[in-house]
Amino acid sequence: MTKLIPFQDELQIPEVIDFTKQGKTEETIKIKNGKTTLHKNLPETDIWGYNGTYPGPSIEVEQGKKIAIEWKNLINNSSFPAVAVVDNSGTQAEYGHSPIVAKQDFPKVIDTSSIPNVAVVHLHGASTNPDQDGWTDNVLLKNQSSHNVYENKDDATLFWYHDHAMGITRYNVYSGLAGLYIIRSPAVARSISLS
Ligand SMILES: [Cu+2]
Repeated sequence: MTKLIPFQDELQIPEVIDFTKQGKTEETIKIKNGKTTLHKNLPETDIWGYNGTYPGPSIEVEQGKKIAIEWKNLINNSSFPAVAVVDNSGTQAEYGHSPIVAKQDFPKVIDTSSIPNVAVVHLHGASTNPDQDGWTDNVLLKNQSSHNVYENKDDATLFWYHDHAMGITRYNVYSGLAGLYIIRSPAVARSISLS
């Protein structure tokens, strides 16, 4: 196996969807298959991504300004891009303790062909209304979409959005369904420029 040397590639900056622009209140984001290169010495990798990219677009909003995103599931699950494994119980690192070493015959690779191509988007940490929160069982089947309104009531901060589908969140996120969500506040920008 080739040893990969870190920091060989230029930092990839995701596309920015800028809702702080005047008059911009809506956007459609497609959840779909894509390809990316994770290291210059690795071949292209299949991913699932928001607008087909990993990380997904960075979403910038203004504090207190309501916006809406139409999330559309267009994933074709001919193959699942993540390798799914199961470990023996008791091998997870416990908080504040050293990790326990896995038994030799683990981890086992799981057959991913039966995992469905369902998705739902959760804006992690944000104060959203319950029906806009991307609960795990509010999944979108292929070609379904969800119109989510975000009121951006939180203080200026950095959130991330990610897939949240019931029972398969870890596989969907490993496949690439994650991106950043930045709440900007004019008050914070002013205080930074004064310091
Ligand atoms: Cu989360």
